[in-house]
Amino acid sequence: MNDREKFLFDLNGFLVLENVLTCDEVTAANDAIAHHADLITNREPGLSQDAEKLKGGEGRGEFQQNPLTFEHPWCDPFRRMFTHPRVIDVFNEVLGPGFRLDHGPGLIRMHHGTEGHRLHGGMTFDPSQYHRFSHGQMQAGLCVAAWQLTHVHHGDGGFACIPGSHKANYRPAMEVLRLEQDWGCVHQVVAGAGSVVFFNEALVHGTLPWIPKDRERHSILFKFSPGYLSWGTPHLECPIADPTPEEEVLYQPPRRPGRTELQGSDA
Ligand SMILES: O=C(O)CCC(=O)C(=O)O
Repeated sequence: MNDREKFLFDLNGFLVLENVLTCDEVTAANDAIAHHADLITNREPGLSQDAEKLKGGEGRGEFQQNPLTFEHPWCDPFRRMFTHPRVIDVFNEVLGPGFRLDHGPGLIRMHHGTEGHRLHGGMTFDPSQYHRFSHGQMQAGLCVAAWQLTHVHHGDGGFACIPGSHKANYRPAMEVLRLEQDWGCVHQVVAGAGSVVFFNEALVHGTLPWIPKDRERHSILFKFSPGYLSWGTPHLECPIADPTPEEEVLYQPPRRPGRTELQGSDA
């Protein structure tokens, strides 16, 4: 992580790294999603909590199987994302060496008219998702690497947040979280296909309804915790049939880190 990336992640609670995947890698991932369309189920609508500006005709689509366990070659694009040097680099800095996959990867598929997700996160101290700065170092709980497989332009919808809210001291009104009042602080994040949006779950964030009619939103979310912490139910074992040593390290249950860590990269 360079100085600019550290500054922006600490300041805003999220960071967009563009062009991490090549066009071919984006195409391969979208092809793998299309090939497994039968494994995608729409959630029951409800994440919008009936907020007028977030409501939609259907719930978002999600994979019913972990894409890391697809047969080759369909798992390959997701396994490349899982242990990508940029992800390892960012989370070695933000979560510390020994960080682990907490849950995911999950797909968010949205069509025109898919409902949004009311803004959530932050606002009270939650020991599993937090941000602090101590000893010259950012420290965080649950954080996300959200791979963008579709271009997201200004006005398209999708991921939105209140920048800096991971360290805010006051709660925004519920009307702000439901987009019923505009306090000028909610920001829709623009990101190209092939980019990664890193964010801290302590950030106030959510999803705006997807507007484009010409393309589906595809985002793959991996959620990581510091090595000593679990937000979800810890994994008992790595579900990948032929895991690499790096994948096995990321699938370790919570423990005091120190012995099995992944090296970062300057990529
Ligand atoms: O990417 C999005 O639409 C938001 C996802 C989200 O709210 C979450 O993962 O907690």
